[in-house]
Amino acid sequence: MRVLVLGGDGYLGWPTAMYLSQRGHEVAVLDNMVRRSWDNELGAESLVPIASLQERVAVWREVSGKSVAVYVGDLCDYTFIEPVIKEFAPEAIIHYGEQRAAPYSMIDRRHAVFTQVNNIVGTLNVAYAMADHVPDCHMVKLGTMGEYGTPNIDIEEGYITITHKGRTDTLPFPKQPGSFYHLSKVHDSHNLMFCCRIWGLRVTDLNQGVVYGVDTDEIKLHEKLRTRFDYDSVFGTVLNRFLVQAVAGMPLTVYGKGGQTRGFLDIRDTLACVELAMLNPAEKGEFRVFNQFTEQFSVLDLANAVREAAGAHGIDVTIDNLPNPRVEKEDHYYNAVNTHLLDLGLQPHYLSDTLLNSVLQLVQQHKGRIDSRLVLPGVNWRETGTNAFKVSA
Ligand code: NAD
Ligand code: USQ
Repeated sequence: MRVLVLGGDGYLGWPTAMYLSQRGHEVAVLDNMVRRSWDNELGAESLVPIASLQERVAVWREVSGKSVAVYVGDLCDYTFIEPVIKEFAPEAIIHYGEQRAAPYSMIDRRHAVFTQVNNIVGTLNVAYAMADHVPDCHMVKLGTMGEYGTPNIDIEEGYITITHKGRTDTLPFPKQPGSFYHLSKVHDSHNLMFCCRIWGLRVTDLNQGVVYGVDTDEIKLHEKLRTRFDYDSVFGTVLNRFLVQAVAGMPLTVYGKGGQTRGFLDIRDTLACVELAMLNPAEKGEFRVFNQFTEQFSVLDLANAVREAAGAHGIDVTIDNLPNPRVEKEDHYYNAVNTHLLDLGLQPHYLSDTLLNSVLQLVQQHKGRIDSRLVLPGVNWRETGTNAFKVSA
């Protein structure tokens, strides 16, 4: 298929582009490199050095013999995105191109507004360009499990059938997101559902859990093909952070009680899920939702798993229960359904000692690049405009 990967320079976008290219699809990537500028803003950097997008594409051509086209520009600029969609005429669009960090969206008013404008306007622009130029194209949109929050009932895949005062309907599952970032995904979902209804677009919303892992078959072909690995308190996700803290000899930063439970998946499963969705497209006019995760863990489960894995490397790890900088339930029911992707044939890679060991080894290899000032949380959900981001000293 002809596939356009939006956000193709990012943690997931770049490995997806290589994976689909390797499997014979004609791939183009689009990105405005803004993720790299947020690193500059925060004084942070991927732990693993990453090549420029142009260099990645050149090395990929050398090692695989396959070309990937590159479009550099902003999804929020319609004068840029419209001609790209017209020229490349994708059959599928994989949409990763958003600001994805909850803490970044909670820094202050400016960052909240930026996140929502960037994500919602960018996505609306893509929907308009699809409707005008490639109405049969299928958008595979990355959403988040965090759209649902942590309700005290099972989380269904996008919709729930409700009987109310004797009448029954199937309605969007209630959303209780936990940050302005997660809210931007909810707004995207509503907009896209509406576009499917009025214009007959096809969209699959992949409500994805937290992704971990650094290696895919394609990344392993060359050091210059590596994807980013974030561990700072704004962009680093919890497992990455714990692994880096372990290697740095710092206590693991469990926020609050650590009973917060989320869905997780291996990066290799993200790529497989995206391809499964792409090869089995939504119907015309259908807004389809898949919950994309393979296992559920609490934050404390992960801290204990990292403590054990690090122990096997002779590293003694302590766990620190920090006051929670976020507003979230720390002790709650969590049971989400995730059968749609399994029914399509997903074969999950579960979190294992082998995986933790291989990431620990990679972190140890780059230990000298760890900046311990980036580890402690500096963004507090309870504060509003005055909490300009402070790097903890
Ligand atoms: P990332 O920040 O590494 O990559 C996103 C890419 O999109 C970046 O390269 C950035 O430069 C680009 N981008 C952002 N705004 C853009 C714009 N306006 N125009 C053009 N390019 C733009 O993020 P990621 O971890 O690869 O996540 C990709 C997607 O998957 C995001 O939408 C995220 O919300 C979703 N997701 C990620 C995770 C995870 O654990 N990483 C989990 C669930 C969902
Ligand atoms: N947490 C800690 N200590 C830390 C970091 C995080 O206890 O040092 C806790 C958080 O409070 C939260 C949980 O770990 O309860 C997960 O936090 P996270 O930063 O790993 O993930 P989150 O903010 O939810 O965001 C990430 C991605 C986002 C994606 C989301 C999927 O950055 O793009 O949408 O995971 S989900 O969690 O399903 O919403």
